[in-house]
Amino acid sequence: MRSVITYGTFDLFHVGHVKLLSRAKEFGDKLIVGVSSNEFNNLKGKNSIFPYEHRAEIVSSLKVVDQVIPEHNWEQKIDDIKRYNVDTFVMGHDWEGKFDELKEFCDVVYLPRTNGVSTTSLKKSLSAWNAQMEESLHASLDALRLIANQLGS
Ligand code: C2G
Repeated sequence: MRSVITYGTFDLFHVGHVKLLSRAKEFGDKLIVGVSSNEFNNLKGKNSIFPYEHRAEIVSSLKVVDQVIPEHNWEQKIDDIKRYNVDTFVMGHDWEGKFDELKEFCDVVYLPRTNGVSTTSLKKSLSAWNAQMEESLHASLDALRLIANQLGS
């Protein structure tokens, strides 16, 4: 039984997350996923849309995921690797080289990210969409006021 571990925020879950977790599972029989707590996200300067409970439930609902644990800090990885007898640690290549110190305890693999999708870009599209909606709402309200004034005069 080979165990694999990976970590992430997994906010606004998307196909990039799905592919990363599916590929991570190919390195073993059991996939453990550390999902960042809300407090740890703040520490990482990330403000997730979905709270930890939702993100953890979404990740644990995937058939490739065998166990979800909370990620509270940067330092817990070595303890997790020992506690869960991890053989392979996997991350997307945006973290390339950042966790090489873990090579002392297990295999460390950085996988190519999925291009064209990210939580950050999703958030940007949503706020642009929101701004557009607000703009057209104001335009409609102005038009209605004009009509009301003309009817009133
Ligand atoms: N990912 C990917 N392709 C994308 C987006 C993300 O392969 N288009 C991968 C990332 O490389 C990462 C995982 O999906 O391995 C989760 O990404 P995030 O939720 O952005 O995780 P992050 O906030 O970077 O947290 O201790 C490590 C941190 O918890 C990592």
